[in-house]
Amino acid sequence: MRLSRYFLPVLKETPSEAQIVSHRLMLRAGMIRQQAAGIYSWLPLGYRVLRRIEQIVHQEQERAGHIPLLMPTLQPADLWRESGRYDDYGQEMLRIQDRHKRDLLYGPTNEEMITDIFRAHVGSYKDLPLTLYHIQWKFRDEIRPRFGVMRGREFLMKDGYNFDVDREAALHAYNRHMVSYLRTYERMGLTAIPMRAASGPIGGDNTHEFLVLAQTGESEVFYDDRVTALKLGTRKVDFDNRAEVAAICEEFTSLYARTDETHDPALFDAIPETHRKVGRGIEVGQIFYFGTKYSEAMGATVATADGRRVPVEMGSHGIGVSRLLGAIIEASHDDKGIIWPEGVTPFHAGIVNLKQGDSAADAACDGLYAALAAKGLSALYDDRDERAGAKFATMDLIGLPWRITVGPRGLQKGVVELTCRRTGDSEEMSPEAAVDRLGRIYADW
Ligand code: 5CA
Repeated sequence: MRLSRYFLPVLKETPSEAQIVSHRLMLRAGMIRQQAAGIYSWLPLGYRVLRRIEQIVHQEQERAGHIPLLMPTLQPADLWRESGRYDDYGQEMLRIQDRHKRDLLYGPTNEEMITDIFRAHVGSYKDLPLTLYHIQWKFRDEIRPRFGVMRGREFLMKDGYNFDVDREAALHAYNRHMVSYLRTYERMGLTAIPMRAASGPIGGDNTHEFLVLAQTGESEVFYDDRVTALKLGTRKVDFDNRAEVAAICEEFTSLYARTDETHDPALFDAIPETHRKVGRGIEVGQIFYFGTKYSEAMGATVATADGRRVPVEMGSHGIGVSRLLGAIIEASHDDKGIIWPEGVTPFHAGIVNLKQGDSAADAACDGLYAALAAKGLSALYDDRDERAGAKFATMDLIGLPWRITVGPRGLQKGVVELTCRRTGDSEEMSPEAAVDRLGRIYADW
């Protein structure tokens, strides 16, 4: 993409309404625009990152054997009357009437609707296990929307629902989600710690939240800091192997890590003092096992192998897709701007032309752009007639992890400069070598 033809409305001034760094940087980098309290347009740069995050979520869900579908944002109130949540949900639910005076709502979550789909089409244990998920906009009329996309009213969520014949199978589904989430967050450059939590309006007694440690997080967290060193990495996981998946969950949940809702001071005090930490965290996901809460209320049953009919066992599992942009920026920025992890960067590299209009520099930039594209790498090419300093400041602000700087002086020696956004280190090399290097870096992502 040529910057001269792109739509990147960066702001020079720091917006005064933004209280935390991720919100400030998303506004300054021209990623989002607020349309009403907690409701945002996703401008092209923000939208690119949102799509990359969605893509990682899809890949890891499908790797775990979960099946995508798409349910609507608007839901009939009658489904929620069946579960009893239409009245229970309170003022967070946005209620709407259509022209026929039928009650609708803008979905804050989809347990009822997915249970309705299940009961209409599935009736036997032979069709199980089944996990269906979607990535769809939600609306919760939060009393205090704040921190930009971090606590929005309209926000994008991945929500998945498992259906199983018995409790053991449903707990395996819970564990499968935990492991798939660990890989999902790692691919986004995040350390997200599963912490025992409280279930709130979703229900059930077995639930974990995934928290990214950050000063600006809304939850208070208590943990053994050895938990932050755990990594799933690129291990091959057989998601059908219950023991293997359970062992990974055990590895990631046996050290103490809890939110204030479930904190147990006696257990916490038993951690060696050097490892005992209190901090704050951003909740980027939550998984729930709630058994037959919805299936019983809504009559979703399956025939078992011995001919009985039982309410299907369920759980639901959410990832805060739009919130993740804020969480990633909170975890990865400096005083110049955002530093995107390679896994979610909106463009793989930036190209800065130090002398627009110089025929050698222009040709070298065009060549680099084409060579990167041939390797499947996207570049944002700053071809504006601007000072070098302004071009560098824009690149630093929007946070592309790698920048190639091209100028007439370097080209006389046959070199361009490759700069790492995170370390600030620069290295001179031929244009071909720079493209090769980036190809190798991104091969691991
Ligand atoms: N049905 C369940 C799981 S599918 C559910 O709704 N879970 S949840 O309430 O925990 O939401 C899932 C994730 O959505 C949260 O972990 C959080 O990351 C994100 N989320 C929740 N509320 C908001 C909000 N107001 N703004 C942005 N993200 C949110």
